[in-house]
Amino acid sequence: MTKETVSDKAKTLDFDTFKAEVLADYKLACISRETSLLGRKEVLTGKAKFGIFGDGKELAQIALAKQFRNGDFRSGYYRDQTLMMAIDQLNVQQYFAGLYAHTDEDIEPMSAGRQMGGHFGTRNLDKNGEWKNLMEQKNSSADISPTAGQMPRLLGLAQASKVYRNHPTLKDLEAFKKFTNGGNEVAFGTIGDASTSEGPFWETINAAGVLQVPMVMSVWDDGYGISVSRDKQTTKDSISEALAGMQRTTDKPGYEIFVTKGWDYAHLCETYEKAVALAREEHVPVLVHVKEVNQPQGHSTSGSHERYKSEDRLKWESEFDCINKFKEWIINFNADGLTIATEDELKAIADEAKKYVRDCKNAAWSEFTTSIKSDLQAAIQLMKAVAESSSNNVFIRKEIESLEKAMDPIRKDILSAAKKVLRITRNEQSAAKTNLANWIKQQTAINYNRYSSHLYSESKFAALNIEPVEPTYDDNAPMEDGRIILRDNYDKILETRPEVLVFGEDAGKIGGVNQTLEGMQEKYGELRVSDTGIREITIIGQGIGMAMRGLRPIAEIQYLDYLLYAIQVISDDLATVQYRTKGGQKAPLIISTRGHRLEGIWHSGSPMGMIINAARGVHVCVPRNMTKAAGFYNLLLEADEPAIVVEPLNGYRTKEKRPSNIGEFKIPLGVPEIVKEGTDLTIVSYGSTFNLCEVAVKQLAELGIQAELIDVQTLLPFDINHLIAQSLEKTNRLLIVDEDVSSGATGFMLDKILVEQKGYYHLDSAPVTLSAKDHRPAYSTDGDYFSKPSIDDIVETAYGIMHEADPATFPALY
Ligand SMILES: Cc1ncc(C[n+]2csc(CCOP(=O)(O)OP(=O)(O)O)c2C)c(N)n1
Ligand SMILES: [Mg+2]
Repeated sequence: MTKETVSDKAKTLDFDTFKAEVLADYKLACISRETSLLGRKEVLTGKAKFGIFGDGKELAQIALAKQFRNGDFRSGYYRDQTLMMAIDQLNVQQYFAGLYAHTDEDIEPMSAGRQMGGHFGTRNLDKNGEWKNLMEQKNSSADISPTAGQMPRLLGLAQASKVYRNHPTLKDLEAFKKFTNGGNEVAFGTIGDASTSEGPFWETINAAGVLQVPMVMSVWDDGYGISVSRDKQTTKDSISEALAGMQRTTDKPGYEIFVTKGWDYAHLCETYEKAVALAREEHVPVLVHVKEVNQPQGHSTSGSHERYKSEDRLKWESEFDCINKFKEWIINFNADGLTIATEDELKAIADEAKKYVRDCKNAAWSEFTTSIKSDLQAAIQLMKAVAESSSNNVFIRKEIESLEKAMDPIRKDILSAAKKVLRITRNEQSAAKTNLANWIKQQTAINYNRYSSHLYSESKFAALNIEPVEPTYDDNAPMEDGRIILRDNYDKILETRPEVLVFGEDAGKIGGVNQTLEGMQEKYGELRVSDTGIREITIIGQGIGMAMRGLRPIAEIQYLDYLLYAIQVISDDLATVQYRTKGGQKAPLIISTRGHRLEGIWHSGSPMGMIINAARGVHVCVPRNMTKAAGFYNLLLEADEPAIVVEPLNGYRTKEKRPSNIGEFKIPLGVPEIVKEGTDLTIVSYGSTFNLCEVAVKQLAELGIQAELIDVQTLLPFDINHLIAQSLEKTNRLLIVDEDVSSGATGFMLDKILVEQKGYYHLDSAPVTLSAKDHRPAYSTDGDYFSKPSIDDIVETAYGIMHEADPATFPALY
């Protein structure tokens, strides 16, 4: 809106409506600013732990929000409180509830107190973990703290609109109307100027330009990333100049790039109106570079900006404060005698905003402290009762007194005091003490829900709730290459589930480097089976975003070794979606990859320990053949959780018996398979080394050793029924084999079996782990033989265990 268009609008529409809208915007800007000012005080006085606020960035967000419609999605960062308020997905009381870490999701819907203040998100699932109608609300994917971490998923949120618009059947299916209206939804990204230095930003920007998706990317450019100025971050000191080559032309698609200023209300409104219409209607990605934004309170509550901003800069920041500028604009507005407000009227609005925010803050604090007070009173009563009959009365009284005197005690203080009383009275028995102990146990369960629930899905679609289905075989079932079984399984999946999309490097035209998707693109089209650029981070991001909008993506990472590029987005984003929202969001993405064993340093890696430790919250399946892999895909597609399936890279040309129920059999997670029974020792393995163990076990039999061979099948979850400990009860000896580094996934399995399953209890021999060498695997067959566990290694290690136990029967080999 230039002044002219504003006055045109004022004349042709209803000036009073226009005026009311401007004043509502002014009021919201004041409310958001007051929230920032008061929020900082709450942290500095110790009522909240950390604060990072959206002051200085209010106006641009208000302009953006005018274009945000139901069904649209945001993927942004910690400065966006005004945007969240403007799209009606956050109120001031909720903001403060978040700052105090209120653990009730009805009161703090963003993360139920799990994320630090300023990490936004909407509740997109109902209490049962099922999708709400996302077309009836404005949506925000849940923020994460790593700078530019919001970018990869933004790509998928935007790509989902493109899929919905161009898919032959989905948009007409009733079940998908809660996610789309013809693919007209826009994905809004926000990022700070400095965070554009990060790799995921560039990867996402490039991919969105290639894919031509409806993404509106706003850069809030305040010139700094904490203390480091923009000239040290960005080529040409300007993100729009640096990205100028992305600008679309008449003959080449690309980006539309807009530049505006964070204090210029009219120009901001006009810019977003154009930018969003373009993205929505034509599916063109748009960059809005919002320059001249500022940050009046500095970066966060961790320090003050006077340390790194010059006096001139500080002076400019206060002159060009967007609310001051907005105020000037309103006061000076005059369209043929029509005016909006006087300075006094604006002051009244600002005063009212101040009072409103204070009231909301007080209400949030009172709600927060009340939720703890009942626990405090209960604990004190119980401790007093213990004191009455205790010979340690004096010491207990001291604990009670310090709790009573504490200013706003938190749960930690209360439980800590109660536990101390239990320790003080460890030699006493009384009904009161039993009551206290029971209360502590009860609180532990309640706090588990507050602080530790939803690492995995808790809905009826959790992977562990899905009924498995055995593969069935005809009498004359043919033997086929493993890759054919996978391919035919994909065919069934794609035929029966229109919401499934498979994409990755070489996944489309040639059907995957191992031909597991052979012919699938031809049959199901480029939208559903597609090639992507070489960009592992955004392949995963694309999957996360699409999964958040009701699609069922299967993201292909060509080799397990290259999953490392994406481990950050898997660990920080995918693995935490359910946890960080306390069940408010989900992203049931399936990652398909292959590895363990091929050739050379970067095609033979098996860093399973790293993956399972980085990705708690994601299931990790390690099938030993392609029938098992297919069974995992089939089960996971019924479930609502993310998972990684690592196909054994050297198994595509190995013959497997063809099941007659391809596309239907489902392999359960967390259930190992005893593939061969034995009595002398238990050998536990998975993936490619499992297949070596199978050969080794035959050779051991020739040496008079009957090994029980167990395939764990999934590392996360791990043997939920403790089948391995039961095996140890029989064999009393344990050998764990894999091809990760030492103490990697073998260390994990050892801990699970010996500690969690109490397997140590059944052992007569020292447990042994056999893994690869700690260096990367050397090239060629000899390189493999001397780097990874071989059949000889497995046989000799197992034999060594038996030799130690019975040297007469099993004499030393060397
Ligand atoms: C990967 C990562 N590195 C470092 C940080 C610490 N950090 C938090 S915010 C920030 C600066 C971001 O600046 P900018 O993107 O310009 O956003 P602004 O805060 O200025 O709005 C840094 C370095 C982080 N959160 N994540
Ligand atoms: Mg910045």
